[in-house]
Amino acid sequence: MTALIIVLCIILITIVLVQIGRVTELTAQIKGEREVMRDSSKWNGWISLGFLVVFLVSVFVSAWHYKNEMLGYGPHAAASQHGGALDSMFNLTLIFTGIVFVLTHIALFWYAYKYRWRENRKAEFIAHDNRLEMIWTAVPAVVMTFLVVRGLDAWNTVMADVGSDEDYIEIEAIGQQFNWIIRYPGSDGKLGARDYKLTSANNQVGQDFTDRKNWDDVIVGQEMYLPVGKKVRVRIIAKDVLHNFYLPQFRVKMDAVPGMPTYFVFTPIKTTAEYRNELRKYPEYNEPYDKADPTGPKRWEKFEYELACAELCGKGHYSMKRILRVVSQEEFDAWYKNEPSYYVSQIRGKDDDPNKGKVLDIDPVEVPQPADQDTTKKEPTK
Ligand SMILES: [Cu+2]
Repeated sequence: MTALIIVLCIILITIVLVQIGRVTELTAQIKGEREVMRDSSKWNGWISLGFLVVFLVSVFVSAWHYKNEMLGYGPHAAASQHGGALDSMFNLTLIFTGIVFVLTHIALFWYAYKYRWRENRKAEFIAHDNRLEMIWTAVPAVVMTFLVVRGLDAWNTVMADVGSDEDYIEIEAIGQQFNWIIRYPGSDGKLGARDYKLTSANNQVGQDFTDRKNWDDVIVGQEMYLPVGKKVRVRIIAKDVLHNFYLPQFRVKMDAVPGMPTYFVFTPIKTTAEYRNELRKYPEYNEPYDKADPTGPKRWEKFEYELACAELCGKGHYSMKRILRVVSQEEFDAWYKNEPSYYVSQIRGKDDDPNKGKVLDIDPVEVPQPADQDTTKKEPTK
């Protein structure tokens, strides 16, 4: 239906334009070419000026109106240590390009008005102007150099890897169609070895279970947790096609490329609860979370940090969303302690276990029970 209306509109506009052309031709024949040219040139000049004003005002009004929603200001403050550096790069670029945008549009439409056709006016012929060329070469060169140098500096800071003596937690994000597999290193703090050839239905990550570093590794469910204030290094891997590890509130965004591991290091500085409290200040977050339930919780109360895939990776792309909770170190430890090791809970003793039949030091110690204390033969109590 919408398409039909659009097609009809286009046809109607074309007919109107053709008719206007005919009317102009007829009036030209009646009034004489020069008079018509003077009139239409005058009108075009004024229309250019009017368009300039309406256009610039709408650009500024809409930019201001949608600044939170579409430009990422207001409630979208960075929740990571490096986020501020990237945000200020965006702001600087927006300021410079904004100035150029406004100046070029004023020049474009103002000159269209100023140099409209007039009788007895001849165009000036300028073959060359050294001063003008110097200005329009030097000014963009200086601005570009400034932006590129600042950008490189920010890039080097943001992309710096962790030092060997630093305290950090390393996790692994493996993108596949269509979910993220998130692996934590367990109590030893080290992720176990992987080999893609070991990938199977029960071993989606291709963990090498002969490597004891894998024995305590945890594969987390829909919700992942991170402690606030602690550096996190994420190993980013793709199993099939390009994905992108994207944590918008943390300004973390890195491609997951098949066959080419990438990484991102960041430090969350605001817990989920703190971020919710900040959102509370904004009217758009004080609307009901569920529009059908106006008395229910507000949007800020239900806010969660989100891990998304930012590379269109197929028709299930949208379902790669995961929830990230940033909590205090104590809350994190309490959560982490209860997350079962994938090896122990899913693999140990089964056919896929390369250590089957061997006794490992992680196996539960069996305490022999004296015969008279054997509880298994007791009648169940009613
Ligand atoms: Cu994806």
